[in-house]
Amino acid sequence: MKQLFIFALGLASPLHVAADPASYDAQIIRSLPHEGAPFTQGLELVDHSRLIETSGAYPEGTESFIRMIDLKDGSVLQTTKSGLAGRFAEDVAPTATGWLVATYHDGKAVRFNADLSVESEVDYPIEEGWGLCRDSQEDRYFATNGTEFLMELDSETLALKRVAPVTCMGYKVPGLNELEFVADFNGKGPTVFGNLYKTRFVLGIDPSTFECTSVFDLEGFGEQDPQEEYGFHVANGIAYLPGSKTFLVTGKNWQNMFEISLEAAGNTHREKLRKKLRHFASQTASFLATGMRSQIPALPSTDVRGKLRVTRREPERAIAPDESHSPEA
Ligand SMILES: [Ca+2]
Repeated sequence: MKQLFIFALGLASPLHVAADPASYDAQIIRSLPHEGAPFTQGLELVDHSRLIETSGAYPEGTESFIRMIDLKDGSVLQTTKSGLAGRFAEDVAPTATGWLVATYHDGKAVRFNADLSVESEVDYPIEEGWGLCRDSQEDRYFATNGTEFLMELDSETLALKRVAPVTCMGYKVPGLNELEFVADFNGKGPTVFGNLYKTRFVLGIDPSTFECTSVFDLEGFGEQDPQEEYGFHVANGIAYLPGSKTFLVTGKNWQNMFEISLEAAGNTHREKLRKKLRHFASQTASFLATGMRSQIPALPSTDVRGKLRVTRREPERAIAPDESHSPEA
C-alpha cells in the first residue's frame, strides 16, 4: 500500500516530455491465413515452428480458447477451451514451464502446461486483465488494464510490484492492449510493445521509464472496418521472432496474420500519433468538464484483497453510436 501511495504522488507532477519515439515502417514479408478469424487477445512465439494464440469469447455464442498454430502456414495444430469456460480469455505469456493466460473480469489467471493442459489458476491482482508479457531477462511480467497504467507483476506470485503511467511525447497513453516483450529491439535494449487500443499504432515502451521509444503503424493491413474506432476489429496480436528479427501481427477477427519487418522511418508517424494522443487527452478533459470525475479516478488504490482498482476509463464510450454490448479488451 505504501508503495502504491508513493507512485500515486508522482502522478500529480507535470509530465516529463521525453524524446519523440522513433518511427518504423512495417513491411510485409508474407501473409498467413488467420484460421477461423478469432477474436485475438494474445499472440506469442512458442519455438522455432509454432505460435500460441488466445481468443476471447466474442461475439456472443463463441467461447474463449487457447491454441497452437504452425508458424509455417498458419494451420491450427491444437486447440483447448479447458480452464476458460465462462471466462473471457485475454493475453498469454510464457511461464518457466508453460503458459499464463489472463482473463478479462474473473480476477484470475490460468496457468497451462506446455501441452496446454491446465496446471492451476492464480489470483490476478488487477481489476481487469488486458495485455500481459514476460520479461525473461528480469523475470517479471508486465500487464495493462485499459487505463494509462503499466503494471509490473512478480513472476511467481503475480503480486503487484510497480504501477506507473505510460507516457509518449508528454501525453499519457491509455489502452495499451496486447503486449510483447522484446529483449533487444534493434540494438536499443529491452522494449515492451503494445497495440494502442482503437488505433492501428503499435508503441514500443522502455520498461524502465514507461516512456514510448518507438512506433509503427498497421494502417492498411488486411481489411479495415469503420467500427475499429469503437474497439471492434482492432489490431491486437504481436509476436516477436528473434531469429529473423521480424514480427507476426494480426487483429481481432482478421482474416490474415502478417509477418513484417520494421524499417527505420525517421519521424514518419510522429504527428499522426501525437494527434491521436491529443484526442484521447481531450476526451478525458471533456469528461472531467462535464462533472463525470467520479468515473475517472486519478489515483490507483487497493481494496482489501490487495487488488489494484483502476476503473477502466473509456471516454470515447460517451460518443459511440450503439454500444449495447461493446467489445471487450
Ligand atoms: Ca504478444
